[in-house]
Amino acid sequence: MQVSRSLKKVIFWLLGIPVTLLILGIYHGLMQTIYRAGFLNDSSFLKIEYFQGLTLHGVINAIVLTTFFAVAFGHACMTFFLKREPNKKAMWISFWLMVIGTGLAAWAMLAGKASVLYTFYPPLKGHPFFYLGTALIIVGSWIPLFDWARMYREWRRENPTTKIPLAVLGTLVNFIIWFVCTLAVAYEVLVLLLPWSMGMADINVTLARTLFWFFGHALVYFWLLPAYIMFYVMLPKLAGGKLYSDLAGRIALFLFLLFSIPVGVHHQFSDPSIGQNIKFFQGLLTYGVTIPSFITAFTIAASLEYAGVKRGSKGLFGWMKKLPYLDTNNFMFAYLIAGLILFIFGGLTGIVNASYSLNNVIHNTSWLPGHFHMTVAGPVFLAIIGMSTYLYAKMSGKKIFLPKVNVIIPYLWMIGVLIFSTGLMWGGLIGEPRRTNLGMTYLNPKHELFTPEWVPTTMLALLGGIIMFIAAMLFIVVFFGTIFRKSKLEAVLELPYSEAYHDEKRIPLFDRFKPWLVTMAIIIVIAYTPALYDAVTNPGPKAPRFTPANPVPDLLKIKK
Ligand code: HAS
Repeated sequence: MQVSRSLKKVIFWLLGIPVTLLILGIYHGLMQTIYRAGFLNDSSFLKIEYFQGLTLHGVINAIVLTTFFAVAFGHACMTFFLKREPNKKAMWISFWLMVIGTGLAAWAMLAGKASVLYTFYPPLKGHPFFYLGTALIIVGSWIPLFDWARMYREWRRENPTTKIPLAVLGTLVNFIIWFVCTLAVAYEVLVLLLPWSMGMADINVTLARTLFWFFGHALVYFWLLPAYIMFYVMLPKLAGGKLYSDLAGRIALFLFLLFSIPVGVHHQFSDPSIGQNIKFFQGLLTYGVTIPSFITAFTIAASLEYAGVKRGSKGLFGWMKKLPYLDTNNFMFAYLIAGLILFIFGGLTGIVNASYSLNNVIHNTSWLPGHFHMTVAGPVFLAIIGMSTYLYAKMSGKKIFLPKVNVIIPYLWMIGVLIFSTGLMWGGLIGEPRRTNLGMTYLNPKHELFTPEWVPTTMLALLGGIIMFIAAMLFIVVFFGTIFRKSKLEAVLELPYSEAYHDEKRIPLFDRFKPWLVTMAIIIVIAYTPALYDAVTNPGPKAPRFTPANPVPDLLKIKK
């Protein structure tokens, strides 16, 4: 379909800006593995200290890239499936708020004034611009939801009995989750953190953490749902088959609306201020949020099996051999399937985390980054970078630069993540902490080992990190190589979409938002009222502000 120049421009910038910043984000990812393996002293390199680099890595990759992409992909899905365009003014206001917000936060991080990590918990204190920047990114990303809701209502009036397109349902569910969960973090930033960072007030650390995690776990589904839209709507078609059940997709998406938010306390199982009962309840709800992913696993596996059978496969697992893994003209398949394979392990390790007793073993160890690199750096990252290249190339009418390299990238990345996460999780199980390099390195200046058990684990993570870095740099070459080519094809907005094998009749419950929104609100109130009550009434000691030194003092020298 042909779209306006303005929409094209917004989408191109929303894709291009975070991919440019990604160069910095990925570089700092590699540096983490190098520091942790003990090969470099961070303060000696580019004058960026460990926590500053880790903050840049987390904020650019997990907040900026994901949010910009979700908005760009949302514009594309809403326009393509509803056959109408977003409001120009709203699009540009949202875009500029996000860009200004990113600029403020980036300045604070690069100047070494906000080395507070992507979770920005107090008492780590950042420059007010960091918090203001984050708030602007969030507010900017709210605007499209209201405009898309208008587009949806218009479409609904014209099509009262048609099922809402799955991609539109997914986009709206995702941004409703995002809107509700970011209300908590907006409160945390504007009412608690900003005045505290300016020295105007004390802070209740437990309340700040609880509000952060109200947002923080839903955030991971905000990252995930664009990938799920691609799995349900596009992957079966790309595989050469059909979506096994349309209804399964609808149920899964609505279940995310119910369970994404009231589970944040599973990040606080070790926080003493929050009571056992509420931890138990939110632990149970966490198992609830795995259900839509299990539905997805079975539905997508069935869809892929159908595609394999259509391609002539034989036997129980023969379909796996028949899929178009290396088809350069159909490269999105490679990006999506590599992400799905990683998510099998990312999901299973999530279930380990959700168990209260096992959580005691792995909390705050390097197991955790092992888990989340197989989720956010798995299906999420691969879907984002693959779709960024796809959308850009289609909408600009350009051919993909180095198509054979492009189709290898996701598998190279997948191998890197599998090695990297194995190293981290193995290390975590034998006590290797996350988010620290013990003052630079696990090795002392004479290269005598502090903890010999962590040498193979950090080396494995380093090897995986190097492979991931190479894959990411190849992506940068392909993405910008495509941008700098001359347009030769027709420039259109075109997204692949699958027919359904079981195209069930329209069931009003799975075509309306109201009953789900009401249930969502009830569960959130039940799950979060006692947690917030505990946080307010049992805050623990007030925390003094703490700004990490830049560079972090060398603990080894201090010891001597
Ligand atoms: Fe998690 C911590 C529990 C999913 C990200 N998680 C984190 C953190 C991040 C994160 C970033 O309960 C760290 C936060 C921090 O900085 O402290 N997580 C879960 C559970 C799930 C889960 C139960 N997490 C995710 C996703 C993420 C993500 C998705 C990002 C996108 N997580 C936790 C817990 C913690 C946690 C605790 C806190 C730990 C602590 O102590 O700090 C579930 O949603 C997972 C369900 C998934 C599945 C897998 C389904 C498999 C599919 C693939 C099928 C494959 C096919 C291909 C069809 C059940 C869909 C077949 C074809 C072939 C050819 C083979």
